[in-house]
This record gives sequence, structure tokens and C-alpha cells, in this order.
Amino acid sequence: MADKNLAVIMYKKGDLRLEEVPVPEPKQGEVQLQMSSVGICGSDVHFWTNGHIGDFVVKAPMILGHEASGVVSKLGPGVTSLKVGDRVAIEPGVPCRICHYCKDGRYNLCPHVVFCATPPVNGNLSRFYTHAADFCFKLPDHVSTEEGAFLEPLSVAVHACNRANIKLGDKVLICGAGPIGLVNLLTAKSRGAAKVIITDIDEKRLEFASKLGADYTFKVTSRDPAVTAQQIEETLGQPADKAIECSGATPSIWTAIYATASGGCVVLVGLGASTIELPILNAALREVDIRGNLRYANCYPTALSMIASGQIDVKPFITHRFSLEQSLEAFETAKRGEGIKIMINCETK
Ligand code: 572
Ligand code: ZN
Repeated sequence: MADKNLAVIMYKKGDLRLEEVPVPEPKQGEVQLQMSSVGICGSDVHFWTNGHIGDFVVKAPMILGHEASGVVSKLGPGVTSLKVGDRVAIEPGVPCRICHYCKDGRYNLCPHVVFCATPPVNGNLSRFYTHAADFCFKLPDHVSTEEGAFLEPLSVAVHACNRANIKLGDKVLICGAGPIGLVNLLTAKSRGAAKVIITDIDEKRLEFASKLGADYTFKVTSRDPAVTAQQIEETLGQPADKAIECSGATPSIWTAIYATASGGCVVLVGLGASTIELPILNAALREVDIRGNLRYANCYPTALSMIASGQIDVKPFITHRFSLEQSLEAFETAKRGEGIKIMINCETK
């Protein structure tokens, strides 16, 4: 077995390096994984280019990457659920398992969660990595390791659609046609949404959304959220039952509130400014619930079933592929905003 472990490490803002680190040994309940595919997430790029997301500041060198899959290369003590050679998707956040959120099944809210590539925790964009065995999900033979890595962003959408309670016949507004908006589109349609309208300011992203099955695409041109909401309502033929806001842009959150029917729900998935002004009376007096959203809990099995059953096809999302050695080029490509999902293949050549 190789004794070298090439990893993508951000030292500080703007400083990304490919370096060898020690090969980690699996502890009790963990497996060692030979990494297969790792997708680049907006947060990886944001940490690299800004040095922080909100209060999470990169103060020491940190390995990036959290959308990942790998092959079990060693079992730690006590692991019986997996065997060497199993191909798995890695759920990147391991919670404490004992706090009341964990006990209640809402482990995404665990204050002690250890989440890959969220400082000070290392990610898994490396050749070898160790992880809790029960947060690794065995992939069926016909599901690729790229699809395995894609379970991570797909789980974000499964959770967001759970939060919005998307159901059969719903008319759904999705704001933002980036990767997260697009997986929400597929997931909402899978849950039986009758019509999904997706917005963006970028024509190319909307074309992609159309090909993925959006019923309507809407290019936002007006600066006035009330005008945009009115146009969305005219296109849908009625206000949206639910809205999933994936852009984080303030005017888009206003639009989501205005375009949602009384009694409906707006789920905030996109991140933007930490404090903003919102038409809160409009929402309150129409009983439009504004719901928060953090990552996911218990969503990997659903995401895997969606892909394994053929219910959704996420392969078109993967627009760029790089080797681990080409990671710096991959991150530059992501920074330029090119493509939809950039995948890094961590296997040795
Ligand atoms: O794939 C999970 C994921 N979560 C993101 C961003 C990108 N990918 N979140 C946004 C940032 N927050 S955070 O709480 N944080 C940096 C820990 O501000 C987590 C969720
Ligand atoms: Zn992410």
C-alpha cells in the first residue's frame, strides 16, 4: 500500500498547496479510505479565496473537500459493517451522537459536529482519509464513485425539499440555478412537484435547468422584487406553494416571499449577507413560513436511492474532471465560475 498521502491544503487566504501528509490510521469505529472522487463545493472555493465563511476562520492549514467517495482500504477496531474493497459515499459531518439534537434525529444541528473542510477540521481531498464507518454508505456496483461524491450536494436538496415539505402537485419556485438550485429542481420534481419554475440572472444556467426538466425558467431582469414576483406568478398561473431560495441574494429572498402563496413556505438555502431587511409583515400576515436550512440529516440513503433507482440522473452535472495532481487548476476553474460540478479523481495514475 502506498505510504504517501498527497493532499490539497489551504494554508491561508489565497494560498492553496499540494503536499504530502501522513497516511492516517483508522481509530475505533473508523475506516481508512483510498479516496476516489471529490467534487469542489462553493464553500471550498470561498474558504480558499476569502479565508473564512462568517465566523469560521481558517487559522491553520486545512485540507479542503467534503463532497467525496472512496474505497475502504483498512478497517479500524470494531468495524463490522464494511469490508476492505467496498466503494462508499462519505457523509462528511459526524455528529456527537449524544446531544438532544442527535438523539432527536436532527444531527445536522449538533453543536459538536465534526464536518470535513470546516475549520479547524480537515477535509478529504487527499489520497487517503479516515472516517466513521457508519457515515460511509456502500455504493451498489452500478453507481459510480462520481455519483457517490454527488450524494453530498444531492443530500442538501433532499433536506431542503423535506424542510419545504414539497409534495405531489406542488407548484415550486426555486431561486438560483447554481448546482444547489439545480439539485433542488431534480429533487422537487422527483417528489411530485407539478410545476417547477427556476430563476437566475444567467441565461446559460437557465438553459441547463431547462434541459434538466425545469417546467419554466425565468431570467431576473427587474430590480423590483414585487415586479419579478408578479411575473413569476403570471408564468406559473398562480403563486408558488413553496419556494426554495438558493441564491442568498437579498432581492431574491424578497421575491421568494412575494411569490409564495399565503400559507406557503420559503426555505432559505443560499447564504448571503448576515443581516438584511425583509418584507416580514407581508410574510407574517399571509402565514408564509420562512424556514432555515442547515446541510442535512438522514438524507444520504434517500439520495442514494434516487440515483441507484435511475429516478434522477446527475451525470450531466459533471462538466469538468481533473486529477488530484491537477487540483490547483481545478480550483482556478471553479473560481472563474466555469461549468456546474468540477470533480477531482484522487486515484493514483
Ligand atoms: O455541502 C454542505 C455545505 N454547506 C454549506 C456550504 C457549502 N456546502 N453551508 C454554508 C456555510 N455554513 S456555515 O455554518 N459554516 C461555514 C460552517 O456558515 C454551513 C453550511
Ligand atoms: Zn458543500
